[in-house]
Amino acid sequence: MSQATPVTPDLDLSSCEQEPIRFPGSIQPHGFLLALSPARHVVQASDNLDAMIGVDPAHALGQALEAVIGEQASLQLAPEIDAADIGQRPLYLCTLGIGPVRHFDVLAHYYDSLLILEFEAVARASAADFRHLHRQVGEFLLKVGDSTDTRAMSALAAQEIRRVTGFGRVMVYQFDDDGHGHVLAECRDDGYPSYLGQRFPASDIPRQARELYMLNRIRLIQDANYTPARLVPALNPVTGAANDLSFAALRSVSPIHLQYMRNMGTLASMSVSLMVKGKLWGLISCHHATPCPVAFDKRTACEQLGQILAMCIESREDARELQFRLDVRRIMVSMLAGLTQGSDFIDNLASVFPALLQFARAGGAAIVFDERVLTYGDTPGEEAIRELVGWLDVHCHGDVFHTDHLAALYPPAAGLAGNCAGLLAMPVSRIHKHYLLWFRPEVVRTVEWAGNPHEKEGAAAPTQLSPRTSFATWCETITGTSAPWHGGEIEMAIEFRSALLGIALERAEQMAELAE
Ligand code: BLA
Repeated sequence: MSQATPVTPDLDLSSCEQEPIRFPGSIQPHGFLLALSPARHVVQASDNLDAMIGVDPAHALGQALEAVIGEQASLQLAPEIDAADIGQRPLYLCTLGIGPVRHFDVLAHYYDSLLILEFEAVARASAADFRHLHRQVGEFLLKVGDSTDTRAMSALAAQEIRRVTGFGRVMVYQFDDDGHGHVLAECRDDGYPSYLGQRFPASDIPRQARELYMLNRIRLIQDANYTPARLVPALNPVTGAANDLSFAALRSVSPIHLQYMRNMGTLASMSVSLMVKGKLWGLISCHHATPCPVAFDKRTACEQLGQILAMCIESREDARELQFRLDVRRIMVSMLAGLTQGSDFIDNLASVFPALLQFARAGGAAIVFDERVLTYGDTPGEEAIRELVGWLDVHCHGDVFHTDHLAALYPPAAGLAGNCAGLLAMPVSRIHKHYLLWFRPEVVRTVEWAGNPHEKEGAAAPTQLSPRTSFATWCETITGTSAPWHGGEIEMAIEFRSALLGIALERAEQMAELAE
């Protein structure tokens, strides 16, 4: 399905992140746009007005609505505008017939002091129908409630969105901490290649796009081969600046992204943002090989399905996190109880070594008290540990130090066996070289990328941006890293450290009392 097409020759941006996607100055031409002043005069129009309803955009400027869309349509629309509580997000007002054959869903929102009216061409004459969409969303709500696993919930959502929209391939795509994405679930028609399990690099969706997608939760690109319809005049007459089209449903999208879609063999796409704990957790990404309209009522249902999925993911993540913390705390409490038994603090610590390993899900642990080194499980040799502690003493300044790729920071670790790819280190004294260390073994991973993520670096001239041209599976083997340290583990380690220091202090006081 991939068809390599050259990048538009005049595309010469300094960086992906510089592209002003909120201010494209144009819209997608499957509808037209009118911007109205507070006095309800048309002050801007898209230049496809003529093609859409046979009105010259220059003649529309300064006119009242009825002079542009006709008396009948205006009589229908004006009371809807008066009655609606229009805010910053597009609101569906009505479906209008303009001229003899064309019908449009009218969406309205206020932005930059203007009332933005978007008229989306629709196939049907009747008003948008939310009735069976409500039923579909309700059914999804019931089904997803029975599911306990993020992947299964995502698969259900993909299935439902495909049913509502008719897209050929629907994927649920999750971001990792570095912004790379991973296709977690997929539902597709025969003939669409599968991307399930594949990874896409963070650079496929630049930062400013992710920021916008946190605010505006759904976008449709109906036909990646479209010619944009420009706004006339180009600047908002009230602000004197380019219009911010962040919330406009017809906002024209980045030409680089359109090229990306064509390279992927996708002529229509829709994506729905998944917000979990205030962050962009992922996207539901839909593809179709040919142009594919999706009317506002269906988009709204998809947006709601996305919200339900995100809420379910959030509550499952919360429950899992809570369980994890309870488990770790239980181990910590039993360890601390063990530590108060004998008289020698270090021997005490060594006696709870198995629990120490379990606590940090580590392969090996070491206790270093000055020159004394006690080890348990899979660890480097004593001498290597002493050297590592010497390095930590200089480089570790906080309460804990952790890395899942020690060799990247401390090159001698590369020479050690694969048992210390990851390190969690905890200084237990500010003055002495007293450390608790946990080691995690190397986990060799094979990551399946959808296309070589490094390909674009050499593909185009340095000033010319281009998306990848191939999405064929490209395998990368990642070595030298361990399983990542979980945020909850690090917090617990910090808590454990302060409990340990408390015990040590108490012991010191007891010894001092005994000595008196
Ligand atoms: C936007 N890139 C996007 C979007 C997606 C992707 C989903 C949102 C717009 C949409 O709904 O289509 C990427 N699409 C994907 C991925 C999958 C998918 C990863 O289906 C995987 C399943 N893109 C590049 C490069 C640049 C770039 C090199 O590959 C920049 C040089 C830019 N992508 C880019 C920009 C946008 C974008 C600027 C914003 C488009 C817009 O909203 O205007």
